[in-house]
Amino acid sequence: MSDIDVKPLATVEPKTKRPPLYKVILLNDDFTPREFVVIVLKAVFHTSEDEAYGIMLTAHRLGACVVAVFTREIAETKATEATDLGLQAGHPLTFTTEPEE
Ligand code: TYC
Repeated sequence: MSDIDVKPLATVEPKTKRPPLYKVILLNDDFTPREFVVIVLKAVFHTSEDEAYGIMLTAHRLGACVVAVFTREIAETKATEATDLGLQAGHPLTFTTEPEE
C-alpha cells in the first residue's frame, strides 16, 4: 500500500452564498372576481392563462396558493404591486410573502 497522503489540505467553502428565498402567496376572498385574479396573476407574475387559472382555483378552493418564489425584495415588490392592482379596482385581493423553509 502507498504511504502517500492524498487527503485535501483544506475544505473549500463556496465563495457566494445564495440569498434566502420568499414565497408570494395569494389569499382567497369572497369578493374579487375570478377573472380579475387571473388578469393580475398574468400581469404581475407573467404566468400563462392556464397557470393563472390553476393558481386562482387552488386559492379559491384551499384558501391560499403559492404563486412564485423570489428573493425578498422582489417578492415584496410583486406582492405589493399585485395587491395594489386589486385595491385600485376596489377589490380586497391580497398577496402576502413568507420566507421559504
Ligand atoms: N373566491 C373568489 C370568488 O368566488 C375568487 C377568488 C379566487 C378570489 C382566488 C381571490 O385569491 C383568490 N369570486
